[in-house]
Amino acid sequence: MKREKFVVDPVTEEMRKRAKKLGIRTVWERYKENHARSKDAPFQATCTTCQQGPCVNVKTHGVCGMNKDIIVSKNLVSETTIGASAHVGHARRVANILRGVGDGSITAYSIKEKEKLDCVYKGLGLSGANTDEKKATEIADTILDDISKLEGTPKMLLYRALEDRQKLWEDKNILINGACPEIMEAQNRIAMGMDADMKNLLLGACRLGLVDAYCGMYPATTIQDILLGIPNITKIKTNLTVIKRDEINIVVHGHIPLLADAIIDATEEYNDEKEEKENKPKINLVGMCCTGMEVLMRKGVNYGGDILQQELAIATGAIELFVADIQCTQPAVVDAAKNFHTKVIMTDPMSKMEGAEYIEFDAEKAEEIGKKIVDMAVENYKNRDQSKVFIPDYEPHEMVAGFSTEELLKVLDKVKPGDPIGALVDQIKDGNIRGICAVIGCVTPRDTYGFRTVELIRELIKNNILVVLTGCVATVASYHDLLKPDSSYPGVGEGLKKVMDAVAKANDLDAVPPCIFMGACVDNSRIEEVLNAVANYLHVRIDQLPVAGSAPEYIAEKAIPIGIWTVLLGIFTHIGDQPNIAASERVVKFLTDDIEDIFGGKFYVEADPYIAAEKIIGVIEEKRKALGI
Ligand code: BF8
Repeated sequence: MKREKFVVDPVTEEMRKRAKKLGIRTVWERYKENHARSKDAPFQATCTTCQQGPCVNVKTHGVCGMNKDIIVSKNLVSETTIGASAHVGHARRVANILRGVGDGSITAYSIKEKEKLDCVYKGLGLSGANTDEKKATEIADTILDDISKLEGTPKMLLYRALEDRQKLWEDKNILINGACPEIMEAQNRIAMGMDADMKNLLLGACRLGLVDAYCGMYPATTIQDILLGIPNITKIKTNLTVIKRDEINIVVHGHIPLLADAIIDATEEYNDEKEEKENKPKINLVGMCCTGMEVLMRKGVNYGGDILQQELAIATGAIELFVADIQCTQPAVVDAAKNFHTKVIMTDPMSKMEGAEYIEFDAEKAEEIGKKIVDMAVENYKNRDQSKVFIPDYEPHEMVAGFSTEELLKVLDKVKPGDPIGALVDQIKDGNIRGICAVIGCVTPRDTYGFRTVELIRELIKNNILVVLTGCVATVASYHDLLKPDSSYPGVGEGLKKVMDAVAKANDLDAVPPCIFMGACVDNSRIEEVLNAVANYLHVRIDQLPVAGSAPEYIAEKAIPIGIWTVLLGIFTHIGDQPNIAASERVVKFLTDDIEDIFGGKFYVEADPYIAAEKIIGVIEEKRKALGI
């Protein structure tokens, strides 16, 4: 019943109708087509490893004699490897840029956060450098060494993970070496005739969760903060309606905000010049996916939409350039762009796209490339056919963002000066906040747009659970005003409402939003920072805290190592869809049950947001009871 009453974002609905009319096939149409043809495909045990097969929909054993539990486990290791590689690839790219800033070969970026630089330098166990540049170089080298070294635990893991966790991971023999050998050995163990032990394979996948977090997400967030600034509270607008009919629109998309930063600078320069030449239209930057989240957090750029809305942005007919760096770009954008003057620009050598133009991002020439992109957009605006432009007539939504760990602590410090973590812990102990749930990850075409995420969040905040968000889930949350500061706090439980009132008052704000948006997917590292601080404050382990994680609509491979990492932290982790493991009851049981005895956390799979919310609330209440609060 509640599902039927769910109001889907009308802007997305209108744009889907419009795309259909124009013959632009969107992700939802392709989902229906493909899923209808292979309804059970995601749940089969299929092995394509060797030429004796392929062994499709294996009932008991493949040609080589491998049972389906092993096939499913191997496939999971493979997907996890891809996810972890994506985040490590991101970290490697930004570490190389930090290195260039340190040695002076890159001048388009500089060290924006000296305090964080010092703190990370010390935290990584480094000493002796007497200039910021030398510190930057040594931090970059350490992170690159964490990625490449054959032996030895990554320094970022030693710095960031709590000691008791490190000890546990060591005891269970999953403490990692550098990311590259880990990824290589993960591929090695799934080669034909190699690992045929389900538990051993799944613990192998666990190693990749640590690779993802400490050689991928943490370094990415840390370096981006140092080079681009630590986010502060900011208010922006969201949804496709931030695209402007009378302006030149450039979409910045992907995950690494460094190219986008150069485009922002070039845009500002162009718009300043424009003030003097009235007849020139302004440039409007529109963020999408995680690059969009990075630039909204740090630069207040309005946010156009998530992974599912890419073709819809182009279908407005008002996008001059769609510029993407890495990850989560649906190749379908090229087909959508053919209907208009829109140019799709890819910028990374590992992420080219047939039908798109290619301008390689080179950080040493960032300024020049930023200007070139702006010039291209201005030039392409001349080709726009205004009669083909359609932007639904709705106001964009308001979103408060910018909650880095540092900013969150500043906000809490105003509530309890000198003891910001205490300010949060007091509310948890008093029961105004029953617990914390991190709702993270993507949005899916497998269900009504935004339904699972929005309804899950609504249930949680109604029950006084503090919700923190990263990733595309925040998009749909914002379309339902869950990131809007509204002093009447509709739908928020009494206890949480009291806390929000107090936080707003202490910070001289009219209101704070019901959920806390902490950034892009790599910024999940910020969430662990906060949880570690709370665990330390209470002198308990992180797995004892009344917290949970949820990725109600995950779709990307990257979400798999992230989910594994949260389980390794000891956190109850809800996901909305079964990954490709349902063909093996033993694998499902291991990940949703047995693993809890090893690490304290486990997966829980449930598509229905109401059932999932009830379960999460139950787990949080159990943890409270066990802690005696
Ligand atoms: O890393 S939430 S669809 S944009 S994978 Fe991709 Fe998922 Fe969006 Fe960013 Ni994260």
